[in-house]
Amino acid sequence: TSARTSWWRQDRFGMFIHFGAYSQLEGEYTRADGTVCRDAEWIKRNCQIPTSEYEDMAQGFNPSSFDAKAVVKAAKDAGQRYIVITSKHHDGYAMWPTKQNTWNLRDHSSFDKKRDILAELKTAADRAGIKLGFYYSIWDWHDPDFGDPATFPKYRERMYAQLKELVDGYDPALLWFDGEWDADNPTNTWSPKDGEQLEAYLRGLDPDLVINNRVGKRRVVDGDYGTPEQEIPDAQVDGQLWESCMTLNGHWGFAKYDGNWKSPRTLARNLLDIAGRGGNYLLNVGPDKLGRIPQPSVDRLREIGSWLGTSGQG
Ligand code: JFZ
Repeated sequence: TSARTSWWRQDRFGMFIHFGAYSQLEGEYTRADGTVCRDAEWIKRNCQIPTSEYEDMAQGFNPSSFDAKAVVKAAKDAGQRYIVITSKHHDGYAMWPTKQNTWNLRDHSSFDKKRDILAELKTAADRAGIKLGFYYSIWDWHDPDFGDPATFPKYRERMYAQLKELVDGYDPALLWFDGEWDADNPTNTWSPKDGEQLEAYLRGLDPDLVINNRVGKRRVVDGDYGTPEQEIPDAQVDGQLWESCMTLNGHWGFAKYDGNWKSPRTLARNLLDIAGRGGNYLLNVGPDKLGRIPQPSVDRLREIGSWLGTSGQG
């Protein structure tokens, strides 16, 4: 194991944040005929929301209560040492003012044009000694060049440019890729070679970046670590580092109808199980449309922290 992952191996416990244009719907889409469809960050696809309607909805997105200091404090109180926030989920909506398109929180929202929540989070995290990383979906439902192999190279250029913006502009400690599959095109999109090229490109921008294995095809050789989801593996596979990501209730993005919160006891047991098997734990929060972490999440994070004896340290 390399020096690059040394901080990550020591930190053990991180906060995942799923936040995007979908958060504006808070998990519920009411169709013209009055029927309601429920989902969270997948709501556009799973509820078949027409693109124009989803775009209109995003125009109203105004997370004015997003408070980077409060987010960092919630993480710190829980004993979490790093934060990974969705910079772009499958809906393609960028949470920073990207120059590659206008489908982003600066140019397509009702949010204060002077604010940049990724920059705010970076500043607050740095002050608290917390590492910041970005989730980035390779799969993109919005970019017109994504789905067609003939135009995919154009999409890839924009994706590379966006990742350069993120690395140069926010100096993340980690990149958490996802969506290296494509449910519409299971055979022809992201190849192991695509993953290797992207990884090499990123290492050229910043050799210290910690990168998960979904940058490629989740082989042991892809990225720095494996990413089992909502499960705790028995042990390391082929010496590969791993991190279990899990939700606090039943959804990644905010879902107002989901009160199925895991008990502090379950969460503490998961953390112990994972740490005991040499893994990291990335525990998710989904802020509401105003950008606030739900109170049941804050309460559970604090309980884990007091159980660990870390709460209130700084
Ligand atoms: C992906 C996303 O689709 C989801 O919205 C969320 O962001 C999650 C963290 O990652 O979902 C996955 C990814 C991988 C598997 C399942 C769901 N998998 O390997 O079974």
